[in-house]
Amino acid sequence: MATTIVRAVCPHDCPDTCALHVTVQDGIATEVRGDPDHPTTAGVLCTKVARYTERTYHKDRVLHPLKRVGKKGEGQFEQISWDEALTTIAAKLKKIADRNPLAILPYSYAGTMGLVQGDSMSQRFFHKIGASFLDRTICATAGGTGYKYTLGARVGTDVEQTQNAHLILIWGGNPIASNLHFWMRVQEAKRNGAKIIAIDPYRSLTAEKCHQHIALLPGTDAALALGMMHVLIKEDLLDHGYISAYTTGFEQLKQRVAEWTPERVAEACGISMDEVVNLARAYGECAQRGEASMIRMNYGMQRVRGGGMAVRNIACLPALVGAWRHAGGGVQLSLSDTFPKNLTGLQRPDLFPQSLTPRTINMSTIGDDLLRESSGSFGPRIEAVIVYNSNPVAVAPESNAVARGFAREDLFTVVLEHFQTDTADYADIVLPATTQLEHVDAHSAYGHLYMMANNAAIAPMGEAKPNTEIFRLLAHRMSFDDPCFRESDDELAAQAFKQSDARAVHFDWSSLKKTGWAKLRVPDAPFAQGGFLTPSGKCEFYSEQMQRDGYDPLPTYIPPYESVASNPALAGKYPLAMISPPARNFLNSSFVNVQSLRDTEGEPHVDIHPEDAQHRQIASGDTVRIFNDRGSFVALARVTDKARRGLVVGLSIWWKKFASDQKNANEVTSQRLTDMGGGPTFYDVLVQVEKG
Ligand SMILES: Nc1nc2c(c(=O)[nH]1)N[C@H]1C(S)=C(S)[C@@H](COP(=O)(O)OP(=O)(O)OC[C@H]3O[C@@H](n4cnc5c(=O)[nH]c(N)nc54)[C@H](O)[C@@H]3O)O[C@H]1N2
Ligand SMILES: Nc1nc2c(c(=O)[nH]1)N[C@H]1C(S)=C(S)[C@@H](COP(=O)(O)OP(=O)(O)OC[C@H]3O[C@@H](n4cnc5c(=O)[nH]c(N)nc54)[C@H](O)[C@@H]3O)O[C@H]1N2
Ligand code: SF4
Ligand SMILES: [Mo]
Repeated sequence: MATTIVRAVCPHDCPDTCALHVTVQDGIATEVRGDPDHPTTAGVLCTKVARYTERTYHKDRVLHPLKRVGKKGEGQFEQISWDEALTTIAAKLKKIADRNPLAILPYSYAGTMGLVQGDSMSQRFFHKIGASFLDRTICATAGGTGYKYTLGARVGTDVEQTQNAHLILIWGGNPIASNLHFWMRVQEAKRNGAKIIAIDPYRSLTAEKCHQHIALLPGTDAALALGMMHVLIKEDLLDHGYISAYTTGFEQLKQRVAEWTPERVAEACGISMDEVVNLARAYGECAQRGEASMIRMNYGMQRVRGGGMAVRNIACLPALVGAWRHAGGGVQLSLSDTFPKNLTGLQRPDLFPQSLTPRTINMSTIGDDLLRESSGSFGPRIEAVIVYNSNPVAVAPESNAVARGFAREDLFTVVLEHFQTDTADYADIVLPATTQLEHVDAHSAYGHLYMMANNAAIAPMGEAKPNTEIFRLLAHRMSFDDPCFRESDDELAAQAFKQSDARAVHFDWSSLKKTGWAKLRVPDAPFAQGGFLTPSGKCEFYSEQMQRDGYDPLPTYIPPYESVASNPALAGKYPLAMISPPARNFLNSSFVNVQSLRDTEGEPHVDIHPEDAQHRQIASGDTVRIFNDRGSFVALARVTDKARRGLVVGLSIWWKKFASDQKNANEVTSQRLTDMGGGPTFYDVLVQVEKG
């Protein structure tokens, strides 16, 4: 029996981007393990990807092109040939493009994070057509924008330094579920004596294991950060040397935060004054002792109206106390801008026709936008959507609108998928895509600093093809003759990083394929001597750019659209805040159809506080209806004080078709956008819950 170990990479939207070893016996992948030598993976995988072969060889894989024979949404399809599929798609797209190419929309996100299978050939294809641009906002743009205003780029504390921190704030993240390899380092820090504090409205798996848990109301993090700054300044727990050398606007900040007394902050956040003051003291005193403190912000806190500002405020904290001076000190939200990615080379925006004025559609408002008629301000009605690496009918907000949009009889929809997802049910044509074990890719990461190579471990299953190959074939059918449409996946991967950049001078695709990974050349403490990537080169407490863009140039608090304090009239009808963060055994909506993982999660459920449950005569195990003006879904109640009073938590993202009512938490979420970055407000939702 021929057994080989193939070096691969976990493709999922997870900060950890693990290095994998795939065991292949006679052409079959039998096991996927974590690379023991890769410093952050350290031989460990999460429950989901440890079962990657179960997903790849799943009996429900889409292995042939399909065309719809039933109504949109019903999921009735029959097999067709690749030739018929490509001919139909090319003819339809040509016809639309002849009238107005902007009526064509690609819809993709992070089903794979690969630089090749994510967006390379596909982007070239849509640029060449002159299709609408998609603003890929659904996850992280609010926080990313707030972070960049303050620090200049998504650069931060190296996860490999975590164990050197003496205080770690886990802020709006649940790393046991969503950032496991950071959590492993937190355990090491804990063994070295570090104190770990979780800031999260919900007692998540992670919050439960921290020394302290501050359960603030959703969407109030910006106020907590203002309160911390107030105390740090008032009690002079500051690094004056760092502030004067490497920051701007300290005097204005001082004036601003004077208003944010612990009393006012405690009231806004729904926590005690002591919690505010003691958190600030723990943070400031750690720095005064000359020890590293690390803030691991994650994306939980930015899925609300003021999400951009919340991240901006928190990003100000390390500079005030000089935490950046230490390796393991500072803040990490995402490290993605540390990578010198060659997106222009991969995606070729220059192919876009010069005669056209581009139009951009925000992926977080896909429901409304699919339903919109042509108009001067909107442009042409969307006539065709090509979905790949995403499952919008399950994951996009205000699902009822999204499903109505995809149900339009006059919309031509193509879905490239592994499985017959909720979205694929609405397709006119479904095309079978390969999984990570079947194709080549190059990866960056957003939670570590390694360039990574994924080799194909097995041949494509059935008639599946890589995304790149599908767009290559479509380009050929559309008579796009630019040589860039003939580049192979290896040729694309070889362009993934800019070797002209000092961080990646050692990048060489053929070597990377053999070694699997190579670390970027960057210092251990990114801003020990300043060097922020803002216009001033400093950490900007005061941001002129924000003022120019119409924002408050100083940290402030923007309350949620929907909360008891900010919208009492709405709260009269819908008094409970709802959040729907990731379930541990799913990855967004991926893996929901893997039986063993779904069995571990059980049925869709919501956690509700005992007092809120009692008022409604709800007991654990009851079926409840969660609803607001946008819609409703049913779930099983779990009565638990893990959810603070006034909060319900529905771990997500379920496929609608696995729920008894064919709905999920996105029935009640809204399409309103964040203060910055055009992000979705998944956790800015008021609902009522009733037995039922
Ligand atoms: N197992 C698993 N891992 C995943 C994913 C998955 O679906 N499953 N998804 C991946 C993706 S795409 C992403 S973006 C990340 C997301 O993972 P994280 O960045 O960790 O963010 P969320 O899961 O959105 O929320 C994490 C925590 O934030 C809390 N939270 C909600 N609202 C607020 C708030 O207003 N303030 C504060 N302080 N906390 C709040 C939630 O209760 C939750 O415990 O994880 C990635 N990893
Ligand atoms: N209520 C609620 N909604 C949320 C969130 C939440 O916390 N609560 N989180 C939001 C966040 S943070 C995110 S990032 C989004 C995630 O939304 P998406 O990026 O849409 O993520 P998935 O739901 O995992 O869907 C990815 C799809 O891509 C497919 N896929 C994977 N690899 C490939 C490939 O190589 N080729 C092709 N063609 N397809 C592939 C998978 O089979 C899967 O169906 O959801 C958002 N929606
Ligand atoms: S999902 Fe995250 S933790 Fe799991 S294998 Fe992939 S990168 Fe690693
Ligand atoms: Mo995400």
